[in-house]
Amino acid sequence: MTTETRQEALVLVSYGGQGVVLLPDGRRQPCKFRRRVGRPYCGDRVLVGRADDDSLVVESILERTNYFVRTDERQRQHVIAANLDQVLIVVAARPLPSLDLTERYLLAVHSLGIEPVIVVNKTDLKLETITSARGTQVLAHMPDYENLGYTVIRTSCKSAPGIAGLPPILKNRTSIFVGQSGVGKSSLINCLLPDLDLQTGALSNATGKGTHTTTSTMLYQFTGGGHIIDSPGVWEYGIWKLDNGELASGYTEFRPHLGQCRFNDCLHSSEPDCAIKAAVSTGQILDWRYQSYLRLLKQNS
Ligand SMILES: Nc1nc2c(ncn2[C@@H]2O[C@H](COP(=O)(O)OP(=O)(O)OP(=O)(O)O)[C@@H](O)[C@H]2O)c(=O)[nH]1
Ligand SMILES: [Mg+2]
Ligand SMILES: [Zn+2]
Repeated sequence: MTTETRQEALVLVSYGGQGVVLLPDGRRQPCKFRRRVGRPYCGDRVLVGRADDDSLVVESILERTNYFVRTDERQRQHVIAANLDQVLIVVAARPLPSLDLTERYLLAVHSLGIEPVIVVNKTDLKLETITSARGTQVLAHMPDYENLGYTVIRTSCKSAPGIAGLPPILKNRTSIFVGQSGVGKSSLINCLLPDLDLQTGALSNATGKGTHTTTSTMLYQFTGGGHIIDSPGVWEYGIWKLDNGELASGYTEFRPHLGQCRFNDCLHSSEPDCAIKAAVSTGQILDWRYQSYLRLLKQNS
C-alpha cells in the first residue's frame, strides 16, 4: 500500500468490474471495482485508493441522491446513471417516435423527483417525409406538453436552430440524454462538447462518432460547468413497471384531482364517480393524455 490518501472521484463510465474515474486533479484514470463495495455507476461519487499493484480501486461509494433505472424485456433492472439533476428525453422525426415510450420516460423521471426536459432533435427533417400517423403524433403533442409545463427544446445537429437552446439548461447541472436509438443523443453531445475527442481519449470505448450506436453510459464534463451523460438508446418500450399510484401522480395534471374519486383505490378506468374521468369530460385533462394513462395502466397489469 502506498501512503497516498484516499481521494474522492467521479465515475465516468462503469463496465461492471472496472471503469474510468475523474480524479480531483482532472486526470481520467482506469479504476477497478471491488465486489464487496458494490458496483459503482456512471455519475457515482466514490472514494478511491491504491491497490498493492498501485492500480486505483474504489473503496466506497458515496450516498446517491438518485439513480435512473431501466428494466429490460426480462424485467431485470439496470441502473443507467446516478446523481442526476435532470433528464433530457430526446425525440426526433426519425426514427419513428413512440408516444408510450415518451410518456414512460416522463413518468420515470417524475418518480425520481427531478425535472424532465423534452428535446425535439432533427428539426431540419421535413415533416412531410414522415408517412406514419403514429410517428407524427408525439411531435404534434409538443404544444400540449409545453402547456402542461414541460420544457421543450428544439434542436438540429445539421442546420438552424442548431443546439443553442441546450447550453443554458445544462450549465452547472448533471444531465443525462435518453431516448430511442438513433434520435441523435451522441450527435447533440458531440456538438455541445468541442473537446469531446480529448475527453474520450482516456476511455476505452470511444463514443459520439455520429453513426455509431452507443454501448456504454458515459459522463462528460460540460465546458460551461456541469456534466453531460450519454446513454445507449432503447429499442424496447415495454419497460419500467411503476406502481399504479406512481403512474397516476406522474401525470402532473391529474394531481389536483387525485383523492377526490369515490373509491380511495380508484384506478380511474371503469370506476363510478371518478374525479379524473370527470376532469376529462370537462376538458381539464386532455383526452389523449388520459388514453395514454389507460394504456400504461393496462401494460402494468
Ligand atoms: N438530419 C439530422 N440527422 C441527425 C441529427 N442529429 C443526428 N442525426 C443523425 O442521426 C443518426 C443517429 O445519431 P446518433 O447521435 O448516433 O444517435 P443516438 O441517439 O446517439 O443513437 P444510439 O447511440 O444508438 O442511442 C446519425 O446518422 C446522425 O448523423 C439532426 O439534427 N438532423
Ligand atoms: Mg449514441
Ligand atoms: Zn378515479
